[in-house]
Amino acid sequence: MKFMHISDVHLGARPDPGRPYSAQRKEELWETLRRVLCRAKESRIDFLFITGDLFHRQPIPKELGRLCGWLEEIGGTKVMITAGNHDYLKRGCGYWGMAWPDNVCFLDSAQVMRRRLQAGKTDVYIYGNSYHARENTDRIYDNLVPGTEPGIHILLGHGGDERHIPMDYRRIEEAGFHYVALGHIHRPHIFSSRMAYAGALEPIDRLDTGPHGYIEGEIDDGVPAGEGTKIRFVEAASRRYVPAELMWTPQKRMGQLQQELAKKIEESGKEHLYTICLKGRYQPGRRPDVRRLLEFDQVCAAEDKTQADYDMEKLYSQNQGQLLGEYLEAFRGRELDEEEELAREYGVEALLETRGPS
Ligand SMILES: [Mn+2]
Repeated sequence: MKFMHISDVHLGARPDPGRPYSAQRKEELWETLRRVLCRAKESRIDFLFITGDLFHRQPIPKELGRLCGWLEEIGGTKVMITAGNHDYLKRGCGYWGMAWPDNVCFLDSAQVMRRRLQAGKTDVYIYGNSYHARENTDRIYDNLVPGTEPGIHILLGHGGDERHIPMDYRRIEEAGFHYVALGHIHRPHIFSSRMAYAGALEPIDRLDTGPHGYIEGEIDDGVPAGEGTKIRFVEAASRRYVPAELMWTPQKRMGQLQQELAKKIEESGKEHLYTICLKGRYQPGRRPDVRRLLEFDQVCAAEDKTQADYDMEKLYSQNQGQLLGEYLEAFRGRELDEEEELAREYGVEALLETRGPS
């Protein structure tokens, strides 16, 4: 039995609002899903598991119509869907009373339900549930065990943090399912051949760094549960979020920094999206303006972590008995954490400014 497992597609989301690529990103979420569906058809995949948060919020009829048109085209693949905490089954939302294509099965119960389907002559039992509220703190998977019927038993789960179905991963992994397909955590994670988070199909925000895609697997039901399962992660997202560090020095000019960034983007991939962290030291009063880095379309955010190149000891000794000296006194003689160091700098800068040019 061949399967694909995708999760957290977040259709309808519009990542990084305000950035020039944002509208295109929204469409890319759909395009990548389309590619995955084509792949399922070409590879004659028996089952496609979608483990929650297929939509970013409750879908509207137009979105469901578009999705169903595509799902119908892969009639040879059985598609199993659950709703996650983002697209939970709110009363009256588009999911209610939805007429899905024949090859689609929506596991709509809040409690874990089971469906028996077929892959060739093999019975395949799918266990799963949907969210009916934004949160669910019940540990509904921890004590779950598959039935004893011959065939393949698969659990579809969504959650894994304190407010979204907390999980005892070891127990669930060893409960006896042939495969446990998990969703909610956006970073893909393979526990073993019999349990994995597929991760978000496309990264949704800049914290979703690294590769994104889906899990592809094959289960041989002739051997005990777990032993006959093979899985692998396949990168499928059109872009990655890449954290990048740049260095500022008192001698540097903004033009130079922008050239360095252009080179970095060229080397690491123009299709990717960059979160810039600017470090280093600047000459007092000449703090670099990191917003200039947002002139690059591929930059999703730029953070300024530069520090003023003050000689704090000299400033202190020159200003003892004055407001600035007293201010610096409060920070002396101990290790400062990052926040305190920043506070000290902002304070010094403000106090120097009120004094006017020296
Ligand atoms: Mn979720």
